Amino acid sequence: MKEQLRKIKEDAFAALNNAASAKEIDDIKVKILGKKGEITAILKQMGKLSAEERPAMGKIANEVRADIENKIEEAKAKVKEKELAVRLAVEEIDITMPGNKNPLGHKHPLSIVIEEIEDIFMGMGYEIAEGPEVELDYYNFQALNIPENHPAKDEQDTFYVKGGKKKGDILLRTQTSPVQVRVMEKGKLPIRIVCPGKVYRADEVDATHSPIFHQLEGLVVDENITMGDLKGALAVFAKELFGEDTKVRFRPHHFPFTEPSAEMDVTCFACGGKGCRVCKGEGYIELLGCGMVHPKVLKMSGIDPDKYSGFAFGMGLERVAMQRYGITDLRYLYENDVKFLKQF
Ligand code: 2U9
Repeated sequence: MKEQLRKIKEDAFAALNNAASAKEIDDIKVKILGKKGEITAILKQMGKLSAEERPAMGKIANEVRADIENKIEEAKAKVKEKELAVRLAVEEIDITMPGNKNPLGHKHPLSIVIEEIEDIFMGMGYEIAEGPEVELDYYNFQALNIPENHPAKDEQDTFYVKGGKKKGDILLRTQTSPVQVRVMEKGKLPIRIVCPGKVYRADEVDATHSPIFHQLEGLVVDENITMGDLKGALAVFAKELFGEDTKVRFRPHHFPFTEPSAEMDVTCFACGGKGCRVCKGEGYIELLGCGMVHPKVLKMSGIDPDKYSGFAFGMGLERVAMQRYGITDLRYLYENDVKFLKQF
């Protein structure tokens, strides 16, 4: 019996030394110490021993059981340690590895130009004003001295929206001027604002036209505003946008909402005014339209033209962005081709 106990202990220790998981250890425990286990079987045989032999054998059996129990705890601790080591190795995080980069976008060339122009005018004390893209005929045309049968109102050039009181009452604005009219109507003077935004015209898409494009218009109304103020403000603007050496020139023009009216050219950014392929030998490139606000326009919005005068200007922002970055086709600005957009 003593020999049997020694053998059980020896086998148990060997098995526990090789056990690789907590489950294996539990199985060994059941096999040896369980109700139907090897030690229990031995203890059941104790009855066959003499009264003298029994205490000594009982003592040995208890010692073997205690030894195996200790060994089980030891084996369990070892397995736990090993499992932890494996987990740590598998889940190891190398904090020196570079992180996953989330590709970050950047501003669209048109947005860059819009924000730059806004900044220039804000630096001169102008405020930014915005208004609805779906407008009333009154604000888009009539209040700007563009009467009912004016060619600028040509059905072909304007997107009308059904549902107005009378046909053609509501439309997608063709210019941002209605924003200025709405500001004038509020009657708070002086006015010094720029109005950027989307405008809509029934144009066919080509390299220089789009039915949706962006404009930025400006309006200054105060006492004693003259053409000199217009020229000074726009010359400073051109220098800030295209560089200190930029010169401007004004050519007479006609707009229904300004009188007198002009178009302003800037010295070619490519040749500096000498004449080149970009400016077609002219030395100058057209940048914007401008003029003194027509007295009728002031009056219609409740401003006394005998006391106040003002100047206004307007430019197409796609055109400015194209000039600025040498973009040859307006459609590139809308196609969202990452290869194109990455350049700016
Ligand atoms: C009010 C009074 C006057 C805004 C002006 C222009 C001249 C002009 C064009 C430039 C290219 C439009 O995008 S474009 O086709 N604009 O030439 N705009 S003066 O005049 C105003 C605006 C509001 C109350």
